[in-house]
Amino acid sequence: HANADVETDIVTLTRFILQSQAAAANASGDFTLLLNSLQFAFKFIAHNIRRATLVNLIGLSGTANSTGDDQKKLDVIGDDIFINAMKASGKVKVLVSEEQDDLIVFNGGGRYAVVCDPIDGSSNLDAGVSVGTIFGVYRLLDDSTGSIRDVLRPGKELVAAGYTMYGASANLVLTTGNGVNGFTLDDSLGEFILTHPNLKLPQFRGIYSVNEGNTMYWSDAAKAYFDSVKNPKDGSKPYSARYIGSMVADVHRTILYGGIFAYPADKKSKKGKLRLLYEGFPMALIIEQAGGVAINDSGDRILDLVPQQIHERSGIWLGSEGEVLKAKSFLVPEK
Ligand code: AHM
Ligand code: MG
Repeated sequence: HANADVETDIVTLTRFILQSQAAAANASGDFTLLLNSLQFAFKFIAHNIRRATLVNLIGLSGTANSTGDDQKKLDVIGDDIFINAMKASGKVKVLVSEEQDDLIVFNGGGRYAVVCDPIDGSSNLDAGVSVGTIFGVYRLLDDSTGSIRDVLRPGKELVAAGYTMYGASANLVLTTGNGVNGFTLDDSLGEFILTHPNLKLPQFRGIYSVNEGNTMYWSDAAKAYFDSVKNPKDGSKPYSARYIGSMVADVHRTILYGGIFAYPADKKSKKGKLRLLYEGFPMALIIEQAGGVAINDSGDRILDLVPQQIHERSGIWLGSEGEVLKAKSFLVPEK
């Protein structure tokens, strides 16, 4: 039995989408094609991140490329790859990218608007720490021919959202509004394989994830909450601290292990640091779909917020339901 432990019936992302779309009423196949272009972008970005790390290392060793030729920054490469893939899909009319000041409206294009941060956490790249692509998908408004109105909408109107984390392997975590599924890129097959079906966060876990270097800027409520998890008064164990500084990696760990991740607004970053439209919304949708909670500093549900600008920022607290509700009891004791 040479093949005894070879799984011969694996579920690829394409198969998964085809099956779930076949089950959906009035599916035209456009979403399947859009997803196909998205997964191509993720593979292409993953490939370039791997390559860039190697090119960098070879450069550092002094044997090649030590002349200081300007390497195109990976941020820019990621952005170009993403824009080209979305344009070529023919299904995207409006695109918002963290790397572009204005939204892009494609000639032609289909009935979708895509919001994205092509390479989030890029300050971590040179240290080989995981970074990721975050994305969300809206269907255009019924009367729209593609405008900013298609994206200045509450996050709860997203029809799909996800991220791909470029780590030891590329991990795609996706929701189309019906739970959350995780896929791992098999490099030799070039396919994302369903490896984490129906992801659910634990309701409680003693892990907090925040840039504690900002403590002096925090509100008294934020200070009191984090103090309470480090110095519990009821005899329970203090929480563990885990902060990578790469949102995709911190959220990924939070989904798998539970706990709380926060980037509060503070006295220095008065509206917070993270972007609502293409960081907060997609992550909030995934977290909720996995059974967790995502709120801002006022205790409002992230997915109910309506951005006034495409690059708007928001404080964010997300993770296990029990942990986020505990933080909320400090942030807004009256709610
Ligand atoms: P970026 O979009 O410029 O990469 O910044 C976003 C990143 C997130 O991935 C991460 O959660 C956060 O910035 C970390 O910020 P800080 O270094 O202030 O802790
Ligand atoms: Mg970012």
